[in-house]
Amino acid sequence: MEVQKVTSALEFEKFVERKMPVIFEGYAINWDAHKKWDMQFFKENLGDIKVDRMRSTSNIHPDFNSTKDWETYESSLKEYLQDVSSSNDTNELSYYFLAGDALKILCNYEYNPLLEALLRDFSLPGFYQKDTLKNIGLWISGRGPVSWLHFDKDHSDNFNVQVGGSKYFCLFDPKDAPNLYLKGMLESPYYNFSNIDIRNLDYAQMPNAKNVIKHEGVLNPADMLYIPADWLHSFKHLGDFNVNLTFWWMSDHQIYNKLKSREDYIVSLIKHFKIKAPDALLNSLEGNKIEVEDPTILRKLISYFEKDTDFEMFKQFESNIMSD
Ligand SMILES: O=C(O)CCC(=O)C(=O)O
Repeated sequence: MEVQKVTSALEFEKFVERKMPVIFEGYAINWDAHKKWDMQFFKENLGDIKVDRMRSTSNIHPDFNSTKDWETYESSLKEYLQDVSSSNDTNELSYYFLAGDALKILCNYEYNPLLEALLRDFSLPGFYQKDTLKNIGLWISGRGPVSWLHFDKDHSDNFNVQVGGSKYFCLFDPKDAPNLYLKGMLESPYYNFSNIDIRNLDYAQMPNAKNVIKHEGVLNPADMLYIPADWLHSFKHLGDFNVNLTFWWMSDHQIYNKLKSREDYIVSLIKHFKIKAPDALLNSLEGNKIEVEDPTILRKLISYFEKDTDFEMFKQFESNIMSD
């Protein structure tokens, strides 16, 4: 199903309110960034900064098919850009990748002084309160990389601006997550990733994936995509040189959503481990209501999720509820 396109802030906002993905065509057309951020610009202005880039055995990042670990290592941005241009010369696939999570203009509400000069060249998409903007990621890539299907762990709303080049994307509603073979919190620190290799979806192995709707489209230069919190996403980088700015917001209305995804997780956990839970608890969780007959159990479960999530904590969570 094609993601709809709009050309005005008013129309765009209606989708954001309903938490439905949408493309704002030509949103960044007047940005200086759109006009001047090419390969030469980055070489000249930021060539010496150090970046954590990835190399993988194929064009997908991270490459969960590979038996070897994908490799992240530091180099200068100039060296990375050099590799990007030479891999374009030789074949269509770029095995190098620099994720926007690894090159942040704003990182956890703090601006990166090394990248602050870039702020002159674009404006913040003003759809939420400024102080709820948590991260701004800068993605710079050649033709070919694909990001592995995942959702963003911090449940942020994502405004994805294609400054230059283009990207194909596909998105899935979090309601479809049970049919998308997520790795699972107890199995993997990469629990926000799916087991599906989107480049070659094997329905024989993953039959449930037939039941989901794929929302897809192409982001052209200056377009902005809205990815609502918790939607799964994967991109394929299409241009010879692609630059993208991703704005991750923790807007107020996220709070409900966060709670909701914790509830969904608790339900799946209870089912997965066949934990004896009162029907009332399950019913009310599935009905998205917070009040339950036995609130102590729910409170105990939810308290684990109030803390910042990390894998060790989930292991501990697992052993605690299993021994109860
Ligand atoms: O551009 C990509 O390949 C991935 C983008 C992404 O995961 C994000 O914006 O959260």
